[in-house]
Amino acid sequence: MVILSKQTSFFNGVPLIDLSKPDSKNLIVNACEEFGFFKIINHDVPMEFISKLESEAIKFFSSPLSEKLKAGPADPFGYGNKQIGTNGDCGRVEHILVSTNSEFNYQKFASILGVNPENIRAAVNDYVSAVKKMSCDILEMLAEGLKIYPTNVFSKLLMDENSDSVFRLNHYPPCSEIERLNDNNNDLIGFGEHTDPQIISILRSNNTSGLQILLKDGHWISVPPDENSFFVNVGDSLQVMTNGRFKSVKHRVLANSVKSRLSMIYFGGPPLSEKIAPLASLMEGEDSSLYKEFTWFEYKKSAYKTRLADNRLILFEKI
Ligand code: GA4
Repeated sequence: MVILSKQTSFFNGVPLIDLSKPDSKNLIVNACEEFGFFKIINHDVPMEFISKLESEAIKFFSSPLSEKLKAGPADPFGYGNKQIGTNGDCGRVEHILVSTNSEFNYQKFASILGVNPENIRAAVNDYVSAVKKMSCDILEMLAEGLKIYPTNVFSKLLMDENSDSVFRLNHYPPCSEIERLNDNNNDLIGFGEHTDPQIISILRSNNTSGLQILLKDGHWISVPPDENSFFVNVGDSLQVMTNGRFKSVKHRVLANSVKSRLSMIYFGGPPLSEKIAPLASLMEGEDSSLYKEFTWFEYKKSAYKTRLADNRLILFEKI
């Protein structure tokens, strides 16, 4: 049963992974098993990359709506206002979604900001390259913690030149209706509950609360914001590759009554042609796979037909 909770108190049990400590690999495995979620400190993503991108994003989102709409619709790439995906999901959020592919065209965003598209490309590339490097380090520690060799089984998918990874900027404006609604014990949703489809997602936000994760016991808990750290989500593809040992974490974002929230998320995915299947070393035998065979392309095609809150793996589970 899912129990709705008000965003009154913060959960202090989010697993903390200090990347500078050698024993982190076992803690990462535990965190992925228990929560599918953890927080990273002592990373080496330069603060200047984060601030540069954050200030470009603030400039963009502060532009008049009529201008921003010229960079839309999000199909799936581009600017989206309140709309999430193409199946009627809405949130109190506006966003930009881009492909991390080097060919991606930044012209639409650059003309709104009145800058050269190469400036935006460079700001996104610097940030994404550093975060991707951190994701690969985490995935290699994770493989080592699981005693899977070579340890690049997961990271090589993100490093592949055809890796289908995306980057998203979400802006949640303050929502004044909240005070009134909260009197009636209601939460206002910024981004509805869902799991991420890819292997791993790395989230960084400003100091505004809103993110909640669903615990195994059915309780939603509020994650204390921390602008100096990163939060990591296990995605559906990693759940499959670990044959369900890790669970992709259900999460959502509640709107905030006074402060605006800005988050940036890197979604590390495999190449479209990649077969997503449990790793042999994590199965008892060939037959113990919980999933039917599928490629990332097949999964994505079906994912884009779903609603945000749907369980997108059901289709691929063995009965
Ligand atoms: C959820 C995670 C990422 O934000 C995203 C989203 C994507 C989109 O907004 O275009 C999806 C959603 C996300 C899952 C199911 C489909 C696809 C909207 C939607 C209803 C970019 C992603 O990869 O999957």
